[in-house]
Amino acid sequence: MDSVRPAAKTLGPRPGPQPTVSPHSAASDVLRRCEVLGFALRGVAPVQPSQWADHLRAWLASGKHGSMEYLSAELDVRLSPERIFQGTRSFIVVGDQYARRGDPDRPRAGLGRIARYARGRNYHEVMKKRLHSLADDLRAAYPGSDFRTCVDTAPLLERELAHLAGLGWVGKNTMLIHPRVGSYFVLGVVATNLELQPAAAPTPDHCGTCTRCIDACPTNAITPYSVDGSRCISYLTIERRDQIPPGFHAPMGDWIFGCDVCQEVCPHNSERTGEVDVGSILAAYQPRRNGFDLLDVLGWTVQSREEAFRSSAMKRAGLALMKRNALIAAGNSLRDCPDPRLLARIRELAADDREPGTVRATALDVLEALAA
Ligand code: B12
Ligand code: SF4
Ligand code: SF4
Repeated sequence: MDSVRPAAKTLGPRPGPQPTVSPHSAASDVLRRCEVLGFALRGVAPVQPSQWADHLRAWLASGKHGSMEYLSAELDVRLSPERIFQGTRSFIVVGDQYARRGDPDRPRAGLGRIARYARGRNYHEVMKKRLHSLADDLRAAYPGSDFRTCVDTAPLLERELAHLAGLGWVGKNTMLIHPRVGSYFVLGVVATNLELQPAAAPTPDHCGTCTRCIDACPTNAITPYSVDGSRCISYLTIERRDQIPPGFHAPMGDWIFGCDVCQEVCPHNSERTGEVDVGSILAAYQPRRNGFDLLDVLGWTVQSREEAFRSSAMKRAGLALMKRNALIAAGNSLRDCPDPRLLARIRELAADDREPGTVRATALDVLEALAA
């Protein structure tokens, strides 16, 4: 989940008469349009400085962002989101649900699992397309107003904005959790210079005395309301480009892209019989697979990786990174379930001079651990 500064920095005012509609009516209209576009969650957040500035500063100072340097860039904007675009008066915040509470998974030996958010089509594309159409419609409906879309790619604390917009609370695993939907959803934001009535009140915290996510995290990355990004499997498998220290290999289990453990164990994501889901999951998020065969990944070429990742959020993971992750998962799989072909392939990669250094070195680490 990366972040890049958007090019345009100013919101309107655009030519034309200013809207005369009240902030309350405008917000109702905007939220109805979001519903029509299929956003399962939607709300309006006020423009105010972050309440958690000290928390974020301490998080960065202790290096919990690992190599994600972009998180410390433009800190002033993250902490004072009105600076995102000059003239911002409100944030429209939406959520796309990609999996249901209690969504089952079928791990098996030899399969490298991918996180649920990446199993269907690329959420950046699915959200951006609808947010752009929302922005175009709103520009026409509210002359003089301007709207700019942000999905992951702007220096905003999206979860804090979503909390302020009434979409849920920030749990101890730092996920934004909706009391009925759970946390299997992604967020998108539209900044506007139109004044919109914000949500009446943020959702209260429902974590209580629960510590399931903290206890279950395989790499001990969670302390209450804080994730050490540099230890998180999502970071290790997607963001970290170099070799992964062998101490993390066993805890990574079968995950080769992202991790869902702290969401799977959360009681707010467990199945509830008789309860109707809030919102619905768009067809675009229909899972195409829950993982890849490890032997296949270890044999991928540039072209086969490209085909496998077409219109997927995984497409930013390069070939060497995927082979590195698959090697680690293969080592873990072999410990429980011997597979001569998989073992032979790891040996081949360790000895193949044409493979990148990270791949060969990871293969050697895995072989060493298997021999121990
Ligand atoms: C960097 C990043 C990561 C990093 C770091 C994660 C982290 N916890 O910070 C890594 C690569 C590890 C990661 C992993 C994942 N990510 Co990510 N990630 C981001 C990104 C780009 C920035 C987050 C950030 O600023 N982190 C810095 C920390 C300190 O901030 P924060 O955790 O967001 O918390 C702030 C506020 O929530 C506030 N706060 C609000 N209320 C409260 C209450 C208390 C008590 C406290 C103390 C603080 C607090 O405090 C913080 C500010 O200091 C956002 C998109 C965005 N622009 O926001 C997506 C985002 C947070 N990720 C998302 C997802 C889906 C994931 C994964 C589930 C993917 C996966 N399955 O592998 C995992 C989940 C791991 C986890 N438990 O957080 C979604 C979350 C949706 C949701 N329902 O919450 C986002 C919003 C992307 C999106 N557009 O939907 N991610
Ligand atoms: S995503 Fe996985 S590794 Fe990251 S905090 Fe959650 S359980 Fe821990
Ligand atoms: S597992 Fe428990 S502590 Fe963790 S986020 Fe869910 S409710 Fe909160």
